Amino acid sequence: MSERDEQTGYDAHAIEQKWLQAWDDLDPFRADDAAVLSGEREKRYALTMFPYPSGDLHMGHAEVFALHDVISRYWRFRGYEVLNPMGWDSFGLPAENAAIRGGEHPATYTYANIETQFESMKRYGVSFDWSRRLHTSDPEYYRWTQWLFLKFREQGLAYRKNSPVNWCPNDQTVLANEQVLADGTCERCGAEVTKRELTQWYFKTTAYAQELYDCLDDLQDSWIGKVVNAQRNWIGRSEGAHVTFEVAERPGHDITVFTTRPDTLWGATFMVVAADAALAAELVDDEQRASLEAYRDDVRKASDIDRLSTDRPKTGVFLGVHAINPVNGEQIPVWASDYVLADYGTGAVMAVPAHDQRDLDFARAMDLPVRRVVDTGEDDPAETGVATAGAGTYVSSGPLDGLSDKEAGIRAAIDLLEERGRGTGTVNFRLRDWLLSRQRYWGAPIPIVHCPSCGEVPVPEDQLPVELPELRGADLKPKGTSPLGGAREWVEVDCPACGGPAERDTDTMDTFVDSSWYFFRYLSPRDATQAFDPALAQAWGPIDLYIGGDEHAVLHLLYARFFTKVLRDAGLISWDEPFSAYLSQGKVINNGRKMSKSLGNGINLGDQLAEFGVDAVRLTLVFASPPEDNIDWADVSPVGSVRFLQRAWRLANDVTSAPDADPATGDVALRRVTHRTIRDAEQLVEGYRFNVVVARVMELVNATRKAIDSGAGGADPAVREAVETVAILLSMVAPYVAEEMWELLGHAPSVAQAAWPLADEALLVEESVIAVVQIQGKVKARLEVAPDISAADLEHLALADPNVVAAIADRPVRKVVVREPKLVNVVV
Ligand code: ANZ
Ligand code: ZN
Repeated sequence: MSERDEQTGYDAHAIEQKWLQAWDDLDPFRADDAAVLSGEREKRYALTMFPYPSGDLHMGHAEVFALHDVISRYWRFRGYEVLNPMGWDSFGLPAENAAIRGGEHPATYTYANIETQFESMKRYGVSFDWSRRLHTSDPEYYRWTQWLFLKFREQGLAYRKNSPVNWCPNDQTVLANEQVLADGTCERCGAEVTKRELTQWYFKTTAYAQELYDCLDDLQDSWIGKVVNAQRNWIGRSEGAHVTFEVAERPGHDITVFTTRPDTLWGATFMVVAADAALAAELVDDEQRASLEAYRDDVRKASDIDRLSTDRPKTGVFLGVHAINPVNGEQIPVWASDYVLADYGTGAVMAVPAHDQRDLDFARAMDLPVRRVVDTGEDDPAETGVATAGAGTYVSSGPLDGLSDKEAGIRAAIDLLEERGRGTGTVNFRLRDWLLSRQRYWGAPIPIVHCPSCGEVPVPEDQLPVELPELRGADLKPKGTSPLGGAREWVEVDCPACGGPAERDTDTMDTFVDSSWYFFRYLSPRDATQAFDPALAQAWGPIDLYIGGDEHAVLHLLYARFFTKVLRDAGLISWDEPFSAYLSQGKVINNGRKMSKSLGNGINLGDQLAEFGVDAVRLTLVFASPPEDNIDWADVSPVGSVRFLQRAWRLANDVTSAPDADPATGDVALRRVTHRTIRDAEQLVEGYRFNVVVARVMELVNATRKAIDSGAGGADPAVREAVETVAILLSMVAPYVAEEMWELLGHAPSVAQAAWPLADEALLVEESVIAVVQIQGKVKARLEVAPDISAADLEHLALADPNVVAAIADRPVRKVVVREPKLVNVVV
């Protein structure tokens, strides 16, 4: 502390120590289940994404926790019973990779980091209810993750299938589609993702595709818009039709395609099936079989993104068979190619090269015919090589000829197909089932035993959790199969059904499974009898505000929504959506760039806290921008925050009136500012404009300082009222200094337990305005009126004014024009 600070300010680090201890003793943030169950108090469930324990907290955590604490503390002030829990998403690859490098156990890293982060979070002064702390890697937690897996399986929502899956050659594990980035690389390590044929566990997310999509409409206003759109795109709803073609060479054998343009059926000149789909192998004739197999091996190496890219040269193999077009009987050749995906739609497309660019590229590469059936007024795609995708007039399209409305064309085509029993209108989703098994160690083991006589046998509930065997260091090295397979004693078990020799499933669950239900576990984290208490879920749910990063906009939110719907259908909860509102915070960047080791522009949170103190760092983060915008640490001023906090604190030192002084006897002008600030803060917090709240508190601090220096000084009760308001508002952002102020003002034990100040409506009214009353355009009277006076009231007042009455005399009033609150014009 510098000499100057000593004379004029407080010591940030000293008050941190003091209040940390006081909060520990007071425990003011513990949520009271009873108050909510009994209906005594209305609930608010505030949730912020729990962190993965990698090292200590960073600036990103600091930002999200600071934002989150504004709303949590605000709700508590407003009299709600607030549930604000925190825990750790503590399974996952980084700890496992560190354990391999260090010859250690992943738990060693995981729990050491958790303790570090826990200490930092406490010091950061967030109003978490620590009695609800949980870690997903604790056996007491993953016991219930396993239990949920078995429930899902009972419902037919968890199953195993063999199919080509995304494979990360670096991490040596499968990845969900969601974990493959848009450029075809692994979300975690950046390696190029390839495909492998494997038997894997899936959750049937597709069973809820329609509902997951439809419910987004209700979230449109309360979720950050781009997140809703990301969810929509991921689920990918397409309306279209299934169309069934017979195979000419194989009577009785059908191929069904999904198309969004059944109206272009007359322009289908060939068919393409995914080279890696079972269908291709079924259809291919003997002569072509070897070429298909060779081609398929190449295809497996490509990512889906590459495969769908329009820039990619088209490749494929003719399968030696033909399909019969149900609308005109035409026979078209059937090809296999990689630009059709095995797991989208039906894995087969009718190719309409004139109106679909990828089909056109393929037709040109393979010298297949192009037939235009929609005349859009553009040049013929057969000549230009540019497909025309828009609406136009149908040509060479049998009954559609002459129509020019696309919707009508699609409807007519579907009607025709339905009449002939060769197709139906349908809705297709891009969403796939969730591939949840991983060939890695540090996750929840899948609680299944494979028995040679009984098949898949669930581990009985009373034998849960299936705990991880002790493996460390080199035992954990990825080798393409799960490291759990190496723990033979663990693997070999008696079959729970027949008692014969059997083996445990050696895969673990995707860590997204753990985080899909943690907000339920917070409700009763120590409950040894159930995953969560349905009565508590009913009382506390759904979550009133969820704050987290954009990077989870698709995956985590979608999975958590899916889990919620399944649990609802299992009768455990009654609500449909887990997160009533969702806010995603911007990033903390530095000098216009993302912070990174390689750029050397990282800002260390610990250093910032040491230099400026917790309050100033929090204040800086909240004040910097609206929550959803990025914060450039190069543009903000933690020094300015320190200065402001000292200014605020000095106000509390200057108050000399007694705590029970009546503010009504104080300076009305200052009181107006105070009460206006309270009312605005309410609206601003509820609208997530936290940065503006800080700006308004700054204004109030300035106004108060002015009042002290000019008016009745620190003895004016209006000054006390203003400073108490500052302390309460400021505590949402800078809790330590707010506690100090509260204490200086003669209150105890904690500002966190103060009541929100009530804005006095009388003081919110702006002072009066002058209304002018004219007769025939000449001013006859001036009236002092409220600025929000109604037109009727103003007219009434004007016509009752003695001067106006006298001026009108006995002339009849023909018209009164009122422009409230400032003008009344009377025509006689
Ligand atoms: C014929 C057609 C004509 C098509 C036309 C488009 C335009 P969305 O909107 O993404 O659902 N398709 C269907 N299954 C496919 C698969 N497994 N892999 C690659 N492409 C596939 O796209 C649906 C369209 O994508 C379908 O409609 C089909 O091509 C293609 F002028 O059928 B269309
Ligand atoms: Zn058995």
